Amino acid sequence: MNVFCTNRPIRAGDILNNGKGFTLIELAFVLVIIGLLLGMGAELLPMLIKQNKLKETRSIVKEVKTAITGYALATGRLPYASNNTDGSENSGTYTGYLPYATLGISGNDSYQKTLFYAVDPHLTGTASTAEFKTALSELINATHSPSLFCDSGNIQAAFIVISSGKNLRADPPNDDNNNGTITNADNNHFEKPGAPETASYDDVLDAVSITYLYGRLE
Ligand SMILES: [Ca+2]
Ligand SMILES: [Ca+2]
Ligand SMILES: [Ca+2]
Repeated sequence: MNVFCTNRPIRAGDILNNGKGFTLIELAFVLVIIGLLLGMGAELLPMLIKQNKLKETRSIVKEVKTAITGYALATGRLPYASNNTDGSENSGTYTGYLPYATLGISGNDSYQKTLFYAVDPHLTGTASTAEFKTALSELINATHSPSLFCDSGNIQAAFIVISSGKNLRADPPNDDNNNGTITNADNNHFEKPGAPETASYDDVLDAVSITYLYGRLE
């Protein structure tokens, strides 16, 4: 019987019976494809969320860097670091948590961890823009030894901002004593800004060099 010559409406069964619809093998094939697509989506989504968080943290670190530069230009000094997560600077602390309350900004990365901060001690004790500029020039012409470095000593930094990144721990060479945080107990050498993520390093670091900051005061 040719189903297309009858007056009644065509039913799914007619097509299946006629061998023109989906066979079980075709259906199984379609289901496998759908399964693969769902699987890809399940893998893709966490990857996109991860990339988005990293992007957000990079921009937070950059904004914080700009805020600290603004603070220095306005007050003629850089803040001390904070020795805990309350965000208030602690006199004499040069490596520690970001003094976000002193700066009047928020201090968390997109993983909800407080950012870290390190500053060259010579730039924390000045009281005016003129004094600050003199202190910067002393570091540049080495009348006073610089004591904050990035990128294996290639960058003489005025200050550094660090997020501990996705693994929620500061990684070497930012953390030297493997306690996952950055304090005065760690040394004054840090990773290169924008260093790529590796199996053992996922920190997000940005820095302002003494020459750049001096240039901003010209
Ligand atoms: Ca990390
Ligand atoms: Ca440490
Ligand atoms: Ca270090």
